[in-house]
Amino acid sequence: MLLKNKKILITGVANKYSIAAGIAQSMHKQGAELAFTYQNERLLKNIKEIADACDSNILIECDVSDDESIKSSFKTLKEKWSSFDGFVHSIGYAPSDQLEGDFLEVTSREGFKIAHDISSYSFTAMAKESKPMLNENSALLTLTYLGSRQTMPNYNVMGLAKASLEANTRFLAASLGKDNIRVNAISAGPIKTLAASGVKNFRKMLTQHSNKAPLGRTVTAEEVGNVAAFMCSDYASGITGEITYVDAGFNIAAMPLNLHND
Ligand code: NAD
Ligand code: 0WE
Repeated sequence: MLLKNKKILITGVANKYSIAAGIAQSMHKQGAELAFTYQNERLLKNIKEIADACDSNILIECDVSDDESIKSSFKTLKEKWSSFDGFVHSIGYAPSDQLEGDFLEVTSREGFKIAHDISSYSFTAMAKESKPMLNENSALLTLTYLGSRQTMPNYNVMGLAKASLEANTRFLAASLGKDNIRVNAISAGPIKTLAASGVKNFRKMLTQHSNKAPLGRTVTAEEVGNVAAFMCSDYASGITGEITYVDAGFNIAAMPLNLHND
């Protein structure tokens, strides 16, 4: 039981396909006590089912675009947990018009601002607001994607926002190290979630991923969850500021193995 006696807050569950749902499931299996935030009431029914399955009845609304919402959600959490051991930030968003077409043509000042605000700044904001309630040996974790380092069609300004999120992870790690709080990121391979469902050619991307990845397949939210559980456990006490790839090895390969067979 990696997470016995750990209280961890999970953000970013939209439905059962969410990466955050896979993380919750794995953390629950490892003995963690869990609380959940959700973006808005529309998601409450879905998230109740996930929370139930994790024996949690702490469900708090939190829209990270709003400072007051972040503040009040931690205030509400404090009524249940006087202190806790970390949170998982599994939130990313850019307006849909930013994620289809040529980068230079579609990127706008407003789209750029929203993508960075919701996908990167919110991690800093949550760390700031929760710090007084975090125990020693706490761990913060966020979810990033290879588009931060390499280009690909349509990911566009989200790639810039993920680059910011990864730098954010390092600066938060540097800032919180003295309090014995670790901060890490998991860079997950593509998974068919709600956030991916509107994306053009996503199924083709999954196939290409499987063709190039050394393991010859994609990864599941549960596999990401297992690494998340480890990262937030005391077994990872020596790791901070790190980006760990959970992508079946995709990022290390320059060329598919079976190139001459295709
Ligand atoms: P998802 O749609 O299930 O989760 C995204 C979550 O972000 C949702 O729960 C949504 O409610 C939340 N969110 C968006 N705006 C918000 C706001 N203003 N306030 C609060 N919450 C807000 O999709 P997912 O794929 O599970 O995404 C989770 C994280 O994983 C994201 O950061 C995403 O970039 C990252 N990621 C996804 C993939 C993938 O292929 N699915 C790969 C690597 C990284
Ligand atoms: O980070 C992500 C998802 C990012 C995302 C997706 C949406 C779709 C709906 C952010 N904002 C929105 N806004 C919406 O309105 N991923 C890593 C999954 C993903 O998204 C892509 C990908 C991959 C992979 C978009 C284009 C190309 C590849």
